Amino acid sequence: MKGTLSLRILGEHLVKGEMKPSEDISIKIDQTLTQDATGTMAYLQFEALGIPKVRTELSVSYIDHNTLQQDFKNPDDHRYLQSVAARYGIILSKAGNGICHQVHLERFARPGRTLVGSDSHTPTAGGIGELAIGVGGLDVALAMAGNSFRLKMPEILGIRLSGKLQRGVAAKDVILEVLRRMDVKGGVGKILEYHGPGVESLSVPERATITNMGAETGATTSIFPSDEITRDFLRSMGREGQWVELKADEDAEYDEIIEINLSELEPLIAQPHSPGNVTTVKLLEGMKVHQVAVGSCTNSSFKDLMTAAAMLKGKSVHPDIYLAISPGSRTVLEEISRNGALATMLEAGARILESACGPCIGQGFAPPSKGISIRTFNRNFEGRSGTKDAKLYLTSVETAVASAITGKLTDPRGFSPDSAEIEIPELFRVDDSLVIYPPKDGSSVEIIRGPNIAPLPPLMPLPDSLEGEVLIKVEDNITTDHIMPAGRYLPLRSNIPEYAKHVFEQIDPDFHDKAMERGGGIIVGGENYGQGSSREHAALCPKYLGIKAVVVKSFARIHLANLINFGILPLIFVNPEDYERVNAGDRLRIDVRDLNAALYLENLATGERYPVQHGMSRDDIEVMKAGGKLPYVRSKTA
Ligand code: MIC
Ligand code: SF4
Repeated sequence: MKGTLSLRILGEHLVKGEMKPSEDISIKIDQTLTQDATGTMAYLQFEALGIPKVRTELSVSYIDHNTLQQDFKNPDDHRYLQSVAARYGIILSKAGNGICHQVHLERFARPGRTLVGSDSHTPTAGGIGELAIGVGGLDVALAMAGNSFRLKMPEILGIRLSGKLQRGVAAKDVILEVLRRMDVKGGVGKILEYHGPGVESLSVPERATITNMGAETGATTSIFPSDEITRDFLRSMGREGQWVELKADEDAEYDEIIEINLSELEPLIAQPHSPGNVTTVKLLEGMKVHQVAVGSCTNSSFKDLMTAAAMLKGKSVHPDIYLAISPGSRTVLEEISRNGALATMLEAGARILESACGPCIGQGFAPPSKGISIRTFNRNFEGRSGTKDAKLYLTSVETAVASAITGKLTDPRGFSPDSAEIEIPELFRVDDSLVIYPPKDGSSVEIIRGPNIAPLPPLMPLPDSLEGEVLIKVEDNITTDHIMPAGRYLPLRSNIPEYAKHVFEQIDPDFHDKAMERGGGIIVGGENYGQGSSREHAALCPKYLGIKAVVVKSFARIHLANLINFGILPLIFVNPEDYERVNAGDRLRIDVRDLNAALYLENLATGERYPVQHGMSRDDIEVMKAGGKLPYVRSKTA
């Protein structure tokens, strides 16, 4: 991995450890971001650390996930976030200002800096050459408190781009191609570093589409070099002074390389219910479609919306289709309202939604029963839209809009504008009307807590042995959306006892009651358990229900970290076949006095013993013993 861009940024930020694959390293964090759905927890935890002011170069709190304000809960959270931001020196991006990742890219992301964000799509900022990692809220809280961030040194996978995208083929098709090859766990333990002659044909927002959805491969992050294109982008946002050139050495050595010739790509589509289930649009062309949504942190940039407008000009949305468009930021919205593109969209029959996550997180615009929804988003997990039997397909803006016009899935080649014809403003009129900068001294700011903000559950030290019933046994690729549904439950994000009523609701509606009756228990799962979002509620709520351990074939990165952070023992079957031997209802026991020794899980129902491992580092073991990261950090500072 010599001479790579990732190594260079990691090296410049290294605080502890050796940069060898799988070694534990700690890096300094320059920037943090949170969003409202994970932010309330992150700031409650930050408050618990007792630090007077954030110690990062820049921290931003975005309100973008739940902006509906249907009753007091949601606006109370917003008010809490606003007061916490003012108190501790954090910039607040109010509801309506845009989707965190798009706004961060436009306003704050910087090449060569490090960023952790309590959202799995934080790597969007990799499009500008920032090393940006999605983590749980507690890890953001700790970074805001000035702690370094610990991670396993990833492998660096080089993705060499050559050629140039053909008309009708988009950056989204590049990342869908990556997913077609790597699927939803091929990126685990890796940084995807883009390089090669094809890079210069992609604008920063296009690169950000690619790094954004790299999250779906399970990768630690994805990154592009910072070049003249990056400089142009920063200039257009009035930030040219923040540009630095950053690229891998000519003779950089990657742990692995994959090659993608952009000229050979064609429009692709991810089919239900996984972003890794990719095929060509051609193959499914003609499929009847019920709704189309353009937006999300993957595809809501100025260029994305101008592409949509150019395709809609003089046309109409098919009468059987609803087309919803969410601009990624207020800056984008203002720009398209001034240049006439917004009027074009309205004339064609599009619905314009707020600059927010919206339908992507199940906040409105749910498809009808058994509906087919074409979305420019990054996730199509079952039930995520709010309609369990809907079928969600993920495509480029080009494919989505072509389909909205014809009423059926349509290959956009020949339909879409030549992307070179889309004029990008030399200087955007950056709109800061919904951004609040903190006062110099916020120490007297009162923090306002609404009645929906419940305290965190207590975290107790690990006992000598753990015993419990297998409350649920699930398959491979269980997402955090399965564990902790979002959508209409978002107002409960700061109320763990209430939110915990919905753990695993989609798979087993009795899970909560069962867990309460039995005083907790154990979860058994397959490969890539906990893929998807960074929501630490997928650990916190099970913790509240008394879940002691999760035993699986393999974990997704962020969820594993969240389990450790909240003192749930993460165990991996040494022999994956043992998964078959355990059944829901079995009683399991494990002696955990020595977590460095060989560990065996006893099945009290059958008398069998399964070797298990945990893969935790020495520090993680200490965290686990203390009952979680908050008690651990508190004991260290005491
Ligand atoms: C998502 O896309 O799943 C979310 C909602 O943005 C999550 C964060 C959350 O659950 O609040 C993510 O990606 O981390
Ligand atoms: Fe928001 Fe969807 Fe992006 Fe998550 S993936 S940050 S819900 S737009």
